[in-house]
Amino acid sequence: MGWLKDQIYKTKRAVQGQPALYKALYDTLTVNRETVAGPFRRGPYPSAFGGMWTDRRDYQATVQYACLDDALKPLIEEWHEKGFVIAKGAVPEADIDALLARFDRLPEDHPKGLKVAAHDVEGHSELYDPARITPERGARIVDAFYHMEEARRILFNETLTSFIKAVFDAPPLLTQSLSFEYGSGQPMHQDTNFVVMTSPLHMAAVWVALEDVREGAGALAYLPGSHRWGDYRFSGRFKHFDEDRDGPDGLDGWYAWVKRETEARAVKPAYFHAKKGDVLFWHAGLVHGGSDIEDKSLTRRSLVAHYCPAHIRPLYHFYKPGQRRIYRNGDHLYTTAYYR
Ligand SMILES: O=C(O)CCC(=O)C(=O)O
Repeated sequence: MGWLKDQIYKTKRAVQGQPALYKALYDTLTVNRETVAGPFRRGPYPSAFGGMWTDRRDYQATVQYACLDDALKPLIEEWHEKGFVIAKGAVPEADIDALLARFDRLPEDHPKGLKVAAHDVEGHSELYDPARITPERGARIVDAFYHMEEARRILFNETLTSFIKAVFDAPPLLTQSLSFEYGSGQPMHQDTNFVVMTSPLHMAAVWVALEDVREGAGALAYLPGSHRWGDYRFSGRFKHFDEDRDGPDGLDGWYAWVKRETEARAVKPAYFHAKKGDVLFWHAGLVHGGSDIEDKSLTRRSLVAHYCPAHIRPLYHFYKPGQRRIYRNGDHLYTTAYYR
């Protein structure tokens, strides 16, 4: 398989300098029923990349809306309008304590090959080293759900999966989770910039508070309604960022776009001052990030995860063929770019 991987990366590098060719290949490789249908149903969506049924301006006239439980209707309305929904106390304390106990044991007893991402290893990961989990590095364990039943129990919790399933109108596929010990300090972004799916807006994320978020710990910040602002296109074409393709300053245009939109719409950031067990669901297009960590002695333990509908795929399934496997946990599905 090594030669195939080398060949794929060589081809990727060769086309990265040619955005038109990149786009043609990307469209061909990621073709699916959403991308084929997209251009024909662009009208009702704020994005030219289409989206989920909840993104349609006429979503209340759809079969999916008509079939919703009455209790879910106001939540879906909020999701459509604001791009996020908060479920207070959605995760039982005992499930959180079980995961925290597992995290607490990691320095002495961690799965072989457990990986961590951080600001200074952006785009890559490194092997877990407890001494390197610091607030300055924004260090986060990736895909804990692969190794830890305790993480799967939370991320496949009924409240979480039933809401995401309703939003997708399809079974969710869990991919990419991040476990934070401290605030992320991550600049504002849309997940579509970095978490790439074959249909970019078919994605939702959850933010689970593993403890109360204290003042100064760097709460999650977000711009309500920003998922409906339409598109910023990297290199004039793409919904996602690729540094090799878009250049090291490739995000500058995106920051300028967000600044313009925020000012023109007079949107103020909101902060998730969560209590342990609270969950915030966010839309792929919601602009969000970690607010400044004013007190670096404070932990801000949290678990973030991204899901796509089961008929969509993370893009890494195409350029990391060894990572295409889909695992089952009872009725639930997950996949990982990091382990096998
Ligand atoms: O938890 C945070 O501070 C931000 C997390 C985030 O932006 C993400 O995982 O996409």
